[in-house]
Amino acid sequence: MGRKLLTEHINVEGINTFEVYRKHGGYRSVEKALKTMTPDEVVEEVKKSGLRGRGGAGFPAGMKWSFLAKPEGVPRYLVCNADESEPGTFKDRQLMTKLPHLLIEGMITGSYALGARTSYIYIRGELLYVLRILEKAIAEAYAAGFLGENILGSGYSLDLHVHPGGGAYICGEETALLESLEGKRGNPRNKPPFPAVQGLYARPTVVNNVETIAAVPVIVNEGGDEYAKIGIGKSTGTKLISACGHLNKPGIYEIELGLPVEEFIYSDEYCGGIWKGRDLKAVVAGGSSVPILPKELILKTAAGENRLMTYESLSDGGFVTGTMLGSGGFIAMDETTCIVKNTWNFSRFYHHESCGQCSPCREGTGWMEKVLHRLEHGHGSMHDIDLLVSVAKQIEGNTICPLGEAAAWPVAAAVRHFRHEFEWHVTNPKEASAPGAVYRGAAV
Ligand code: L3W
Ligand code: SF4
Repeated sequence: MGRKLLTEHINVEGINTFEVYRKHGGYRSVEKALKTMTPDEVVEEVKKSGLRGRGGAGFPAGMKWSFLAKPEGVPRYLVCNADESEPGTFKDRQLMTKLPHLLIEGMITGSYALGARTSYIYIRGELLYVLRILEKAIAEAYAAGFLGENILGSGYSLDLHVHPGGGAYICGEETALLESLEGKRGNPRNKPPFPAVQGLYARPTVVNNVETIAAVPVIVNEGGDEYAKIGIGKSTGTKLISACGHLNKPGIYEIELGLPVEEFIYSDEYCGGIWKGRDLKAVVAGGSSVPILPKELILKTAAGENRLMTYESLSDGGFVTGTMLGSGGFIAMDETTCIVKNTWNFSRFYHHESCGQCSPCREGTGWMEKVLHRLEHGHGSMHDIDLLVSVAKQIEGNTICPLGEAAAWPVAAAVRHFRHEFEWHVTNPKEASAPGAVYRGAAV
């Protein structure tokens, strides 16, 4: 049984209230940090922990914190990215709904470490009910003296606000989020400058995912070295995985990084295998933005080693035979899944969500959607399959933000690993476009 660092108390009745959360050891990290540690010492513990960003990129959190510019007399901010919208990813919503005080505790301890006096939680627009849960919990924290002026008599003061987005996926990209928080259209900015230097209102800002910030109390309480003992190599600690698709037990699991993928899919402690006794066909392991892998390559690397739930093992083989841990949105597809239809479905999403600033993304996502629609509906040609790969290639590396690549990589990977299925759609247009059509390895 793996350790549960974030979710140990998630099912305790009333844990969303200050009183019950506090009884279970809540807010200890605030007391410890503000009374016994300097801000730099808190940053040092986060560095030692090896914690990596849980939103998708996996950038080392302590390094990001230490990049924060600290010019004299200039305000700086901690902003929590709670704009969870990645298809297949639904872990942050659960954390905020059930453990709102864990996030608030992480925000206070993190803001203290960074020297922020005002901090924000930017929450996805559709999650208004979660925003209300957070606002209630924030009011409780103010009433108990953990927010506001002179917290616990330490001389440190912090105001924390929750701000809803308008429901655009692109506002989960950190610079689009900052634009939106400033009241503007959520268009991503060019980087550099990174937010650590010029972020919210052009001030130094750290943007961290909900799960990243929720790990800070554990790290401060237990110490960075203890946290780093869990996991393998540069993948330390635990990770929330939202598992969905054709699984016997879809849900949100806190796993120790390093768990074999096979165990995660098939053991009763986690997903309990593929539903209806069917076979697994493919997995998207880190949210819809990462390359899809067929069963053989998600269970084992090309070299035949067991694939592990770590940043390194999942990306072993690059994008030829590997993928990414990403945000931990684990989508399992059984043998009846039509890969062409699934790829078309994802591409519709990215086309719809592209902000339209750069031509390769704006036009390319549209073209990929059109071509995939043709193939799925029985009007495609063999040339279309190569056209898809060519459009995907022209997007890669030519856009302001990662949305373009998030749209391109999965398409390129689907063609790479399931070309036979795309070809079958061309050679069997009527059969392939019929409702419920399943490619079962028929000759092309
Ligand atoms: C200062 C430098 N800071 C990098 C910071 C940077 C950012 C972080 C990671 O995209 C991925 C994307 C999606 N000085 C720095 C620096 N930083 N160099 O480090 O940066 P980056 O550019 O590697 O990634 P990103 O822009 O944060 C995120 C993938 O995640 N993804 C998306 C999931 C979406 C959700 C959602 O629903 N909201 O989770 C899933 O895989 O494709 O590749 O903070 O500033 N020199
Ligand atoms: Fe907008 Fe797409 Fe360019 Fe990102 S890559 S800035 S979403 S057009």
